Amino acid sequence: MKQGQAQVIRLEEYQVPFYLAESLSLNIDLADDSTVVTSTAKYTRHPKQPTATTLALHGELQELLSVKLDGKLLSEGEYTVDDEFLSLSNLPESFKLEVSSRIYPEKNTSLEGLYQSGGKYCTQCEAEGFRKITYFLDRPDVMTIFTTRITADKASYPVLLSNGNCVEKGDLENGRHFAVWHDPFIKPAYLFALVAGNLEHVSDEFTTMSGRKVALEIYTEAHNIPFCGYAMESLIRAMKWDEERFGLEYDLDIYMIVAVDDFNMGAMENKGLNVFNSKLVFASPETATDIDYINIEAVIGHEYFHNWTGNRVTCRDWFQLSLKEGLTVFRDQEFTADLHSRPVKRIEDVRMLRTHQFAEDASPMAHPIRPSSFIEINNFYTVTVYEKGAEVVRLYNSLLGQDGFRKGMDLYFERHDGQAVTTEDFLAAMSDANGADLSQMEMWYNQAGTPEVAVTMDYDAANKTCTLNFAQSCPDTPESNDKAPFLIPFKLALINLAGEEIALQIEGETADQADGHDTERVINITDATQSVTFVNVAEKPLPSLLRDFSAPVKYSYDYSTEDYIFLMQHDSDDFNRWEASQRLAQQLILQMLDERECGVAIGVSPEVVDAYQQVLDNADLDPALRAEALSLPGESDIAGLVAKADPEAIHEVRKFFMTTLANGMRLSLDAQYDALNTNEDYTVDAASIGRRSLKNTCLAYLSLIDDEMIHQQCLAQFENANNMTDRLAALSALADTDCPEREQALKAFEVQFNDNPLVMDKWFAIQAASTLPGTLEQVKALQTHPAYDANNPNKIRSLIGRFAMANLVNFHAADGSGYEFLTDFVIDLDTRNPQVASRMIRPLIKWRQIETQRSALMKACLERVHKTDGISNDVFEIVDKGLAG
Ligand code: B3K
Ligand code: ZN
Repeated sequence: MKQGQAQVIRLEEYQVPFYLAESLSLNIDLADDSTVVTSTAKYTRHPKQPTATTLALHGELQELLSVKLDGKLLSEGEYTVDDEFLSLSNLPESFKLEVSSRIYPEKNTSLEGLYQSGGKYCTQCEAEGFRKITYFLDRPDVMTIFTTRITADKASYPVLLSNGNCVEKGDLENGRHFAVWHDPFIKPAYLFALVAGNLEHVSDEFTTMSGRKVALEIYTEAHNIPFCGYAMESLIRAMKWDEERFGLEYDLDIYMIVAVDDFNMGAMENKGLNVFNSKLVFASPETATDIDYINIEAVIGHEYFHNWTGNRVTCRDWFQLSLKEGLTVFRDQEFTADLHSRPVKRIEDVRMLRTHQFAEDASPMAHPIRPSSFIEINNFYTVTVYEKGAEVVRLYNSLLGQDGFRKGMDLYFERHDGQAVTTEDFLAAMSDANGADLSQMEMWYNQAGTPEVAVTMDYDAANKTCTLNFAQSCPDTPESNDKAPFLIPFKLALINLAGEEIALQIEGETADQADGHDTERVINITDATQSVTFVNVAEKPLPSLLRDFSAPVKYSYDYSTEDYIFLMQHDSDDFNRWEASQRLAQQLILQMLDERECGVAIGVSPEVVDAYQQVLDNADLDPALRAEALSLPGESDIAGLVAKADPEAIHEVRKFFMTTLANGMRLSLDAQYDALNTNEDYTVDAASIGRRSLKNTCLAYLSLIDDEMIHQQCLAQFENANNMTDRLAALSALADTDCPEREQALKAFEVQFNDNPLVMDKWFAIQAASTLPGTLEQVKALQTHPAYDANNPNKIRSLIGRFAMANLVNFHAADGSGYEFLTDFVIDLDTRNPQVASRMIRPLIKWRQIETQRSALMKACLERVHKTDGISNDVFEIVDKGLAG
């Protein structure tokens, strides 16, 4: 775009539309070099806009062919059309409008609107892609009944799908055919979908709790049909879970999923016709890892759950995105937790939030879960809106309990089914259903930044009281330098010297009142500073704080190394035992970074090695949790904790720490590895996933030891694995080791999986993440590999994204070569796919957090992008924010 043209959209400027659409009938005539779309809508003036007589329909990248108002063809002077709108004036209270235009899906590389992927047509309309298909009110508060007629060549596109139920189909002249789909539920345009192609499908059936039968179909090309079984099972589990946990039943007679290879994100919840990135559908033990299996189930669940939280009740405007996304992520997190291991799921979600969302909150892109302005809404499908949004929904669940939360959900649907609403409506339903004053929850919606809670403890031995003092604050973020206190439910326990939890009685409470609260309590922090005093505390305890990560905040407490070691062994809360292992590593790595900078020799004490070894050897602890405890904070997590981070120093120190642990724990690592390396049959259940996870964590540690025997051990696992999880874990260990086995394994993998694009994504990703020198050259070379595709988002994310986002040491090469490479890449990609380009540029906006020399090089790259002619709104917004302030 030309600079200065980007238009800022603001929440405070929201206005109800002038007209509403009662129905929309689409006629989409697909042809390889010109697709013609005719849409006929009945518009009626919005009751809140009684004087309106004008209508501006959204529309982009279309060749307008004709406009008919109540059957009369309009001449060019009777409407205006520009790059964004078709505008009409002097309109009556209600009228019928027929608009016809031509579009070119085969040339659409943005993967938004109607486009082709692998020879089939598909759509992506959220957030504002429908306007690339036809002229309409492309905004979520305009909900209507869609009827869609698709016409196409029958031999090339035998399957024609859209939302709702197929009500008619038949053959036409010239080898063409048609299908008509009718969706009986009103929906906004962003939930529209169309798919046409030569597809096969797997089918199943689900009987809902009220006894209705629903046909389930997953579509893909014939050769991928054998990989769809797990996705189908996942869908059935999701449908059942939503009935049991939330009383929510599916509403149409058919639910379809289509897998496509070229997709900008994970999946899309179009009504009755989900479109999925094929990586979140296809699975077999030989081609998918445990993480893939868990993700497939979670995303199938997520899109299914949107049918109520998103589709039946949708967003009034795009500022409300977290209303559907935060809530639906919370629902999918609970789905996974109920089906697998709850503590493991919680740990993984928190890890992800801290690594990515806390980093976003500390960057120039920091925004509240309900942003107040944007240039390009696609830029706000973020970890903040999604994952922090889910944490905020989880707060209601903690404050009101699971039953209270359910009452709130029931009221939300009772009030708002079929409506487009706001986060305030959600808050009101939660509070009204429970008679609770939740007004302070509002701060979570309109303030960005990660709140920080400083905790101190005063123990009074004479009076046997223990007081915890909390002081909350929140760093400045672009939207505000003056934050009001948040409502922070802070779950805690006190642990005595014997490692037991102490009964918690708050001063002033009777023993009876305290009884019900047992040894773990939630203190609702509402003020900037606040204290709570517990009585009858016989000895000075050690606090176990923010259990289960009860709020999305950071906290500080003056724990010593010994305290952490004690908590690693004695905290009865699975989550906080893991937390102690992470905080200990973090504290020691930060200390060593300081020591290194002062030229002091660094080292790790035997007590620390022993603490991790005890976790490793603890047979009473779930192997999955042992693996989590041994998976230490990553380099970018550490970088987020220091001012002016030096990526090279962080890489060295963290590696030193882990290598010291590996050498110190070697006997146990070997013993655990051997005990777990049984080549058991592959199954996807929490217990076997946990065993593989611990085994592969052991292998990852062992591979840090420079020993030819271990290279051979990795190669043996690589060659003998009966599943992708083990094979990839071995390959990943080798990819970071300079040894002949590395090349041997990479080559063998390439030969074996060359014809499987999803597996080749893993091969690209592993090489892009290698911390060995020369990785940038390798990434450049891989861009010419026959399996690489410069237009496929999965390939881009695997190769370029992984290099820029998960390879701190190589991306941040001191000469700036990583930055220059990414900059060139993004400028080029932006001409074809702005949405993905604007994701790829984000590592550079963290320039202020990096040491001075590199920081200047990063900033110069951002300036180069900023100056580039014709850069998209998407990239412009990120770069502009990245440079501002
Ligand atoms: N709602 C979609 C995301 C759409 C992204 C548009 N840029 C998938 C999901 O969250 O379920
Ligand atoms: Zn979603």
